[in-house]
Amino acid sequence: MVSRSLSRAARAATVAAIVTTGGFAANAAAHSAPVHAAGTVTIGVVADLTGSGAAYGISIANGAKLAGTLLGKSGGVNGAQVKVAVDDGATNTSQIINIFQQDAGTKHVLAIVGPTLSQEAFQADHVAQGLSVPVVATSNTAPGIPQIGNYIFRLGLGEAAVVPLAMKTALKHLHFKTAALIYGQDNAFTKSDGTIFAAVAKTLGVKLVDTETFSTGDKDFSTQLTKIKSAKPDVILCGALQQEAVPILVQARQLGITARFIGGNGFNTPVVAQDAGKAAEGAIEGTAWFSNGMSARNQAFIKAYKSAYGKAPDQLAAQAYDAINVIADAARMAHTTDSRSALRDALTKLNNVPVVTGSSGTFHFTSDRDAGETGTVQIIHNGAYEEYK
Ligand code: 1QQ
Repeated sequence: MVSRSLSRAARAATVAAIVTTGGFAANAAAHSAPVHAAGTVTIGVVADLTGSGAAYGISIANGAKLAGTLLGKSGGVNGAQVKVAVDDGATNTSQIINIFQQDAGTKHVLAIVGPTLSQEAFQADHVAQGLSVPVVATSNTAPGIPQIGNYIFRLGLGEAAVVPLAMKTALKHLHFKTAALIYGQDNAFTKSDGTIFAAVAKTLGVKLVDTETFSTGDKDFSTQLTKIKSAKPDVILCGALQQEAVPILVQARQLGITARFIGGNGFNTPVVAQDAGKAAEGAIEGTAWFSNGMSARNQAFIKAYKSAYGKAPDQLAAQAYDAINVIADAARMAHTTDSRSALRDALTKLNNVPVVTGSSGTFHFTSDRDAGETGTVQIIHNGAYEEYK
């Protein structure tokens, strides 16, 4: 089974990490050692700036860097400077594991934000857990991420939260009775979408008339889409990252399929609408962050992001922005710039942290270190996301 071989690989990586970092922070004695240069809180950000994850990772890096810059301008954390150290995970799990090891060792980070994909996190987070480095995941939305260990937290809303939300809202509007499901069978995130979409359809009394799978990197979906077309579903449930979601949408419309698409977090990059054009119109997805959320904090974030990068932020940027601020708040609460265990404990106790994601405007982690917030449903209309209530 894939999960067994993954955990074996992760265990091996953990051992390698402890060896290559000289056991840094990997045992109780190491916890008392300083983990950064005095006066600086260093937060490692491991994001896919290249490779197929870059559609998500570049936004993550931008959101995190902006939060670091603004924290610097507002006095840092307990008088200490905040350094956001971004590295390119390159959509390559071995590279990500290497960076996690460096972050834990020579880079002396207090915490890590990342990696970009659940597929990567299921291995890399075991390394962080083994080295007792807190991780705040923002975009690893498959079930089971915080359960990797007590140093692993998730700020983003998982598929188990956004998929039922999107499907219930879509059902209210579209009154569909049947659905076809298409999902990637070799990626932790898309596979989890497959399972969750099927379970939610069952709960809602929606009949699955066809289920199709694909693999990462596939470009031609005509076989699967032809079968879906002949099954005549009312809607199509799609567990895909943008790299495959775009050709699926485009080829479905080319085949004359008019059924609405409902996606997971993979649809929450504007790249989907940009690259699929008209074929993405009407696609529905649940999200942890809605661009038109009117809180003053959100509006200030959007303005600052636009002025820094010349374009609007997206959900991935918003979550990474929040993650840096949440870690800074925990460091403030723990009165630490150098204790990873104190930071971890503070993360579990945070309450009412002002954020830009979620509907309430404030954040806490649940008792199982997952995102304690609710999401919004959005629909792609005229190439942009609109709220779908
Ligand atoms: C995951 C995801 C993707 C959509 C990354 C942004 O949620 O891999 O878990």
